[in-house]
Amino acid sequence: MLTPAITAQPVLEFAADVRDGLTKPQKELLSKYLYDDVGSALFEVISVLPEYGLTRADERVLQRNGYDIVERLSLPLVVAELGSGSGKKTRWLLKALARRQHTAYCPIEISPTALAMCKRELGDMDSISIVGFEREYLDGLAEVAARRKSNQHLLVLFLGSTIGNFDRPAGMQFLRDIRGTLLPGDSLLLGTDLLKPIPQLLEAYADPLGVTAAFNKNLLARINHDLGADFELPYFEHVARFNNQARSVEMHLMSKREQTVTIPGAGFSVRFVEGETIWTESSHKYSKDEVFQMAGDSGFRCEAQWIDTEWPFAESLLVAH
Ligand code: AVJ
Repeated sequence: MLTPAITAQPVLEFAADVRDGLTKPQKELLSKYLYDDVGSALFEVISVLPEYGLTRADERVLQRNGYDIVERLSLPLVVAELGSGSGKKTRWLLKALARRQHTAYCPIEISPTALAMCKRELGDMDSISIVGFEREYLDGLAEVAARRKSNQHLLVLFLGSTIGNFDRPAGMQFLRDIRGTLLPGDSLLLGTDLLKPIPQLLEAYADPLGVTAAFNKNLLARINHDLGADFELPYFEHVARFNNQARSVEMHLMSKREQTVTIPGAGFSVRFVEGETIWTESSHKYSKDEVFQMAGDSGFRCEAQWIDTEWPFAESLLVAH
């Protein structure tokens, strides 16, 4: 059963965020806005590109180690997933869990389309009941935590290196916030993409087919569509850069010339000089030891870690203490 829709992204909030972001000295747009229906579909394509190994690595680790992961959990438990995506890789974990117990699986998503997709993907599984929450991550998690029975543990899934979209301090705060909704003995399975050679990372975020470029530029198309703006997409270029200090891959949209864009729905115009960029996303990359450190600093203990060697990516099991 889906909980009644809480108006997910009111257009006024989008307008305010666009205005705030585009009036900063380094113009920026929040990466969560990349995922409208078109953006989510484009990300599904990105995840099968040969240059972008992240999603396949994430799924491979879960497929190969699902039973081993489930072995380490205290049962009975309820599963909450932050950002269900398509639900495809979660199947491997749920499959392993279903052999041990009937499982309530609670995907938490702000996108109703993604929730529907996930229910369609996983709805056929025996011994799994799906209860979707159309909420922001922490609100949804608090609700799942409040509803569990007193004998049930909670397993939170935060896969796909979504944590990488936060900068390091914000990522740490997010882990502490998750920990704050949990009880000792609950756990968090955290997916993190690991550092790898820079050329490989840049190819993954600037693929030769141009799918990632389309994914990035779609944010401008969305502003045109939702806020009546007049961004001319051909005058912007997709750029991926490695930020050495932050250890992140950044996506930007670079203005190819001097231009002014009007955004009526947000009540302002914005000028670009040639070569100026809008920063749209950062994907932070980690070392495997760093994840142990992050766990320790946020009230967890990293109990085990599984790593894909083909595309270095870690799945870490963090237990709340
Ligand atoms: C879905 C957030 C993990 O940061 O790698 C893919 C999004 N951006 N290509 C990532 C993304 C550009 C992706 N995450």
